[in-house]
Amino acid sequence: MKSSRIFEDMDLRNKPSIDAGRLWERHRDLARIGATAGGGVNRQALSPEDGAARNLVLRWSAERGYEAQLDPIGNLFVRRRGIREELSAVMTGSHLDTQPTGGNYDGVYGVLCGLEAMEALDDAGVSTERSIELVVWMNEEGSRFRPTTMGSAVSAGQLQLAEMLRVRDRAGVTVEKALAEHLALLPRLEHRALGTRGYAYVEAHIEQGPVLENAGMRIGIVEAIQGLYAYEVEVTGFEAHAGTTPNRGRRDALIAAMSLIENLRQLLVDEEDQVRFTVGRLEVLPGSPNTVPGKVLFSIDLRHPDEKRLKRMDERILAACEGTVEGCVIRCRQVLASGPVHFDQGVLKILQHATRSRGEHFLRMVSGATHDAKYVAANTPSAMLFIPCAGGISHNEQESITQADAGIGAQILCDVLLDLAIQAEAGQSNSPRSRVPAD
Ligand code: HGY
Ligand code: MN
Ligand code: MN
Repeated sequence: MKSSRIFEDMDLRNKPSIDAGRLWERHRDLARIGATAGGGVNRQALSPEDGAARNLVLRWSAERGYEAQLDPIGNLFVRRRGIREELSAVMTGSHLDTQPTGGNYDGVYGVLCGLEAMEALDDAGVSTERSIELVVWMNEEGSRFRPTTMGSAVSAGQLQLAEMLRVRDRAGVTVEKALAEHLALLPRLEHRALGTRGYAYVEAHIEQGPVLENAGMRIGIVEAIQGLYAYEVEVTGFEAHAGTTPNRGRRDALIAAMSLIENLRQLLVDEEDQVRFTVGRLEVLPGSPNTVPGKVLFSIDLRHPDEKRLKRMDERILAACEGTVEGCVIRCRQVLASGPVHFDQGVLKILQHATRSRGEHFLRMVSGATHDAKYVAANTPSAMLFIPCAGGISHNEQESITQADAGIGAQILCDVLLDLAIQAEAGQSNSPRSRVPAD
């Protein structure tokens, strides 16, 4: 193995190169697991498909001799050992679970870029002082089990393990039971305690919005993630016969829910079009055409970059979701209150330097989507890298990226992970630093 020290001032031509073809092929391999007729993928957290996707990544990792561990909430860690195991690891990662009609790149891209970067270092015969760890976070999407980014939030101590293990999917299966089933699908893995603290964390992801494409840019450097508050609302009316019950006597939970949602939409409307208010799930019970609905359950996903605004909107939502509407009783429960997060300046500078070194321009961005990096950032200096996706379309089977963009993003991630992993000063609490002067 070459000594990593010589890479400190390495000529670009001698830096390890990622294999864009291999990276692309692996996207195709993962796209087959849980493939939908519409060209996308449905890989719910802890489902058999999620297990199969993780097994494939584990197989590729084992072929390289990387070690794997699993923590109590099901986050998977794959480690490429460094020379000095006592130093904190440089981390990267993302997720393999998807939306029900998800695309082939959301999450997968970050996982495969991390693996590709580690393999590129192997291929170049490079050893690093620090270990590099790839994390496959559990239930990032939050579509089977609410809330989103569950695995990273539990790992960071911002959601409680015991409480999250009790969360049920719509079929009534708990996270705890699904995890036990998931474990049975995986090879035996070393146990890892909760709590992640690395030297740095860098996550690659597709943008999931149109900003980079519209600007004609290939790289976004993500400086912050907007805040996200999430709620479950329950509207309770009274089941009645659709043919015999006069309108005046009805307590129709769907009519009440519709009125409440429209009221919330009006309350949260903003001139700048920055508020993101979404009711993505609505369940009408008992769900029979000739029974007046007795219960409606719906979700609220509320996002904004400014925490004060979020708090004010939170008060409005809770006030509107109190008492009765159309004779029906409203109950609202907040399931997530996650403020905006700003990433680490040191890691951001390293990302900027690596991007420029590859001759690329970049946009500084605030992420509208949430990501596991948001929680990792609580204990580990973190930042993110975006590449464009066609038309900004995401959470959609049509999600699409180019092989060239995928490759340049992976190469920059590889350069950044190497830069971080050769930083080996004593005093591991030192922040990652850029060797280039500030802009
Ligand atoms: O909800 C989100 O922003 C993420 O895609 N889970
Ligand atoms: Mn994602
Ligand atoms: Mn997503």
